[in-house]
Amino acid sequence: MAFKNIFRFKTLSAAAAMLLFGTATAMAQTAPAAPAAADGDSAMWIGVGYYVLLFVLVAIIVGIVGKILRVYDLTSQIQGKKPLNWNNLMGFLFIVFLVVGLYGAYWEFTVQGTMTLPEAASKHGVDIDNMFMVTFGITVIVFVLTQICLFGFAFIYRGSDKRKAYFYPHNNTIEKIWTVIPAIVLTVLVITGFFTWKTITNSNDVKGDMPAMNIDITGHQFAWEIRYPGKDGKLGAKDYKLTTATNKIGVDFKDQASFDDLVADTIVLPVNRPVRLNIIAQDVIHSVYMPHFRVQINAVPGLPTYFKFTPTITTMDMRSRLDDGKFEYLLYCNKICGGAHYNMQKIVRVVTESEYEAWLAHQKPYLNDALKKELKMVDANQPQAPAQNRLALNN
Ligand SMILES: [Cu+2]
Repeated sequence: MAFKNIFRFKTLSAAAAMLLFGTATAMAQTAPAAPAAADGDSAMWIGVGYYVLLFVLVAIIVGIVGKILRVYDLTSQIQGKKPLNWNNLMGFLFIVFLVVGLYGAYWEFTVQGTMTLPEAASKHGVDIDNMFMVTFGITVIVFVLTQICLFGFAFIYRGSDKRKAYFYPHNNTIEKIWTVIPAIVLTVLVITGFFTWKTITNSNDVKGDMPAMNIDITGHQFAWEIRYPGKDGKLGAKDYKLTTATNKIGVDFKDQASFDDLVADTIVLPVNRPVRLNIIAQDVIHSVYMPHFRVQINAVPGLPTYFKFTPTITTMDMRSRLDDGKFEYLLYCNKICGGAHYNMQKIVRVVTESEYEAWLAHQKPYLNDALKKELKMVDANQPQAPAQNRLALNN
């Protein structure tokens, strides 16, 4: 029976270790090609296998040191010397673990912490960052205090012949304190989060603010199609059934507002003006992700979504703040949506109002010649007057 148990335990642990190792190796990022090695980046990408082996090596060394201490202890006892005080050793190791662990956490904050995003470039982004920092501050304080208590108590109350353990099974006051305080803190955090999210997802235009400008974003494997409203400021209706190779997003030209709509390759936004992105997907679920603006929302086939936000820092401004002349805001797809998912990236440029107007004036109409031809909106006699022929459009 005992043998059976040992066998089961060893097999299970071996299986767990192999699973962990296998997953870690499979999920690991592959090393970039040679050029990156030159600037020292390659060190970052050492395989997970290396770290697993390092861990196994450290575990073996600890095991060997333990055995040596045990042998030392036994020989001291045979020679009639004072035996090793294992309780003191364990207590000391707890303190070492505490110091090393807390230093590790500090190292994570200072080294990995510098890799976080630059300051939020949108109005609501500042609120999200504040909320994040408050939550982070509270959890860090709790983390440090509980770790000090955990390992400190293990050290202070380590086993000793000089004292007897005090039996202390229950204390209602302590129970109340550590139930009520976290409950209050969590309630405040959740409610603040709820109200912040409510203001972010509020689709109504805020009184006193400029009305939001609308931009259409359609995701498909593997690109984003961008549509801007024309002079009327209105985006024309869409109907997915009208989608063709030329009418890529199925704009409905029975709607007059569609006629002056524009297509764009880059998303250009005027600074300090609210913008509402109207989002949809044509095939699988994609996701509109603009980390610098703290914007993310899924693009779902058949279910229009939107995100309203106000960019507050122009691209040029951010370049000088980051001292990076090549900086660009980006829109990424944030759902692994297929083989060329990585391709779903667009540059987002935040500019001044006048730069925006100048850029918009150069954008091409969605209703291009090929589409006019397809929709039979042009005939030889009346190249300028498509309106009369539009009845033939959707047959
Ligand atoms: Cu995608």
